[in-house]
Amino acid sequence: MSRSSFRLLLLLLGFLLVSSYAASDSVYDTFVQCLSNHSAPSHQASSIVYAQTNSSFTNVLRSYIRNERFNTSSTPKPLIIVTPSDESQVQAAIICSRDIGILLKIRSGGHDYDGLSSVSDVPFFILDMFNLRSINVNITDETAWVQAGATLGELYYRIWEKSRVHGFPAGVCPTLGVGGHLSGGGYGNMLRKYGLSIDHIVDAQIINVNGSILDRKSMGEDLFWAIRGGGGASFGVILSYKVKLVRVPEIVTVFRVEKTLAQNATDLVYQWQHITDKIDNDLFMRLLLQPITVKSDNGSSKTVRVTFISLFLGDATRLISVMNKDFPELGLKKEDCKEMSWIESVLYWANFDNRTSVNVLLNRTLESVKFFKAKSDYMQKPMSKDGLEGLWKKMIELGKPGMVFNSYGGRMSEIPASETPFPHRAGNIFKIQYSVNWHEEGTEADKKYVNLIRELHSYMTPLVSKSPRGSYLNYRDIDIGISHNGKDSYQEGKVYGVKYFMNNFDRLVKVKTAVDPQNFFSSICITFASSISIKSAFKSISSVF
Ligand SMILES: Cc1cc2nc3c(=O)[nH]c(=O)nc-3n(C[C@H](O)[C@H](O)[C@H](O)COP(=O)(O)OP(=O)(O)OC[C@H]3O[C@@H](n4cnc5c(N)ncnc54)[C@H](O)[C@@H]3O)c2cc1C
Ligand SMILES: *[C@@H]1O[C@H](CO)[C@@H](O)[C@H](O)[C@H]1NC(C)=O
Ligand SMILES: *[C@@H]1O[C@H](CO)[C@@H](O)[C@H](O)[C@H]1NC(C)=O
Ligand SMILES: *[C@@H]1O[C@H](CO)[C@@H](O)[C@H](O)[C@H]1NC(C)=O
Ligand SMILES: *[C@@H]1O[C@H](CO)[C@@H](O)[C@H](O)[C@H]1NC(C)=O
Ligand SMILES: *[C@@H]1O[C@H](CO)[C@@H](O)[C@H](O)[C@H]1NC(C)=O
Ligand SMILES: *[C@@H]1O[C@H](CO)[C@@H](O)[C@H](O)[C@H]1NC(C)=O
Ligand SMILES: *[C@@H]1O[C@H](CO)[C@@H](O)[C@H](O)[C@H]1NC(C)=O
Ligand SMILES: *[C@@H]1O[C@H](CO)[C@@H](O)[C@H](O)[C@H]1NC(C)=O
Ligand SMILES: CC(=O)N[C@H]1CO[C@H](CO)[C@@H](O)[C@@H]1O
Repeated sequence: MSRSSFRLLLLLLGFLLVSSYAASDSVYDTFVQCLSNHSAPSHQASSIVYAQTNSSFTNVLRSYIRNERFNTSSTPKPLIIVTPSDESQVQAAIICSRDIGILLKIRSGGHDYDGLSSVSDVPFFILDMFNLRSINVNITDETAWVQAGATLGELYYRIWEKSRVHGFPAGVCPTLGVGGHLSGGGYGNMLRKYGLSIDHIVDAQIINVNGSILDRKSMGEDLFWAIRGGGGASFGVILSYKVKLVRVPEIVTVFRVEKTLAQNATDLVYQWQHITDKIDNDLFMRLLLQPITVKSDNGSSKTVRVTFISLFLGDATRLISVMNKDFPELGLKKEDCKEMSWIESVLYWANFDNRTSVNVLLNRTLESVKFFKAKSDYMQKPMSKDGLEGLWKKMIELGKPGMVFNSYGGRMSEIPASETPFPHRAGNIFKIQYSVNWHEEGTEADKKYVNLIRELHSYMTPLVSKSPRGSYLNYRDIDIGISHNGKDSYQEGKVYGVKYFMNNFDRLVKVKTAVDPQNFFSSICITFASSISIKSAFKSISSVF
């Protein structure tokens, strides 16, 4: 940091004590001037920077907040939001944030479970990527260049425009951003056939700490490896990824079957665990588990409802024969199955009505946003029937949190754990997501619901992966790293690191040290650097929420 920028920082901190608006204004002026100094003369720097006093500030900020927990009056706000519309403006934004010495939070789709793209407890800027969303699909070589600010829905739509027999294996929620989703892994309902999104990235563009634009060749294989599952935010700003498309059949089949405990759900889940990772790779069968109350003439009673929801890359006749052979217990019938095109299955999985136009994939506005907290686990051995019954009891007792079981196996087991930073490959039968959402505002409600999900997660400890207990980076969970062990920052980082990355953690630390030794891109909670700021960051982030 230069002397003048250090002085500026002191000035800024002084202002912060007095008035955050004043600080925002002063930072705004300096930042805009710096951007102008580093941008092409034709660029109006002021048109891409929002100070807190701009009337659009709140609107821009909220546009990509996807969790009400981070949309409260006490949620810390960025001093400014920068919304670059070309690469040179991203370069300038990095250089200027570095000069001014302010933390830069990078936001693409804004879906981070713990709000890490929109919130920090130290003064920060948001670098909002939503304008950088171009997608170029090339069917001849079956690839697409996708900018970080594009959504998955837009990617699926652009592929569909050019081909009915191509798709891309990524998440089921169309508003997820490419920048966060692809850098952190990316899985969806073709995972057993094709693996993760990161298994199909063939090139990338990133802007490093010095503001240089690098592609696969110039960044080198280590950094290219790191940004395919190690998270982008610790290494630089991802501008775009080049992905290889996958083939999908003209007709796919979906089904959704619900069973309560009275309808043998226990036996079915028990059996599902034994076949779900071994069945035909064209079949992905997700289970949604939810405690519910069933009403009848004699009053109401509590049970657990298990929903089997599937995508099969083939027609209904072949699906029925696969199911009859390997999972006859479910008793799947032709009437339960719906044949459709792959793009219609994308809408079906996103819970759109079957009359909805494919154009909805281009819509970034959510119907509603809830308060939300989630966690993850990996399962390496099936639960016994007693184990399942204990779990149902616990779910009914807690009343609110639900679970999702996602089948693994297939292609996932063929890819070595060190191929990408994402390590949870062979040996995992399925992945669990815990989640709870609510509508009541306030810290009391927040505590109450977050505690429910922590309790469920804690209940599962003896049943799930161990030493370390695995966790999915894209299901960000700041709880898992709070160790309070008072060790050095590397050890603190390792608490998170090994859960997300297992044996790949140390290679990520090496890459991080090489590309960003000063830890400018400090992504709190997965930290690879030996920076002193990390421990305090851990402490403070736990006090924010
Ligand atoms: C409703 C919902 C459904 C989901 N469904 C799935 C699913 O089906 N499959 C799945 O795998 N995951 C799923 N997720 C998790 C999702 O993959 C992650 O939250 C992902 O990180 C979101 O990316 P984003 O760009 O939308 O998020 P953001 O909040 O913008 O970013 C997430 C993280 O990546 C960083 N980042 C973002 N853009 C860049 C960039 N350009 N360069 C460098 N770093 C960047 C951010 O700083 C932040 O740390 C779901 C999440 C939600 C909320
Ligand atoms: C911008 O450039 C001018 C002229 O070189 C210089 O005086 C000024 O300090 C620069 N401002 C910032 C914030 O970089
Ligand atoms: C955020 O809070 C405001 C004010 O309570 C509300 O109008 C808005 O809908 C909320 N959600 C989002 C995502 O902006
Ligand atoms: C698509 O890829 C082919 C094969 O690599 C190439 O010849 C062609 O120029 C590309 N098309 C576009 C529009 O980039
Ligand atoms: C539950 O399973 C048992 C044994 O497999 C079977 O006899 C019974 O019919 C099933 N009940 C329901 C409601 O499917
Ligand atoms: C309601 O009563 C009937 C007849 O007594 C019984 O068979 C059924 O299991 C009861 N249902 C519930 C939900 O308790
Ligand atoms: C859409 O769903 C409804 C009810 O679920 C069904 O009756 C109808 O046939 C479906 N339409 C199409 C085009 O699949
Ligand atoms: C986008 O979706 C939102 C929420 O469902 C809806 O209110 C809005 O009308 C949609 N916009 C368009 C252009 O369809
Ligand atoms: C950034 O620039 C500095 C100074 O020129 C150089 O020493 C360093 O190696 C560069 N870092 C990267 C990651 O390119
Ligand atoms: C992006 C944007 O609209 N910025 C505006 C913020 O407010 C200043 C002062 O009114 C304008 O000059 C900017 O254009």
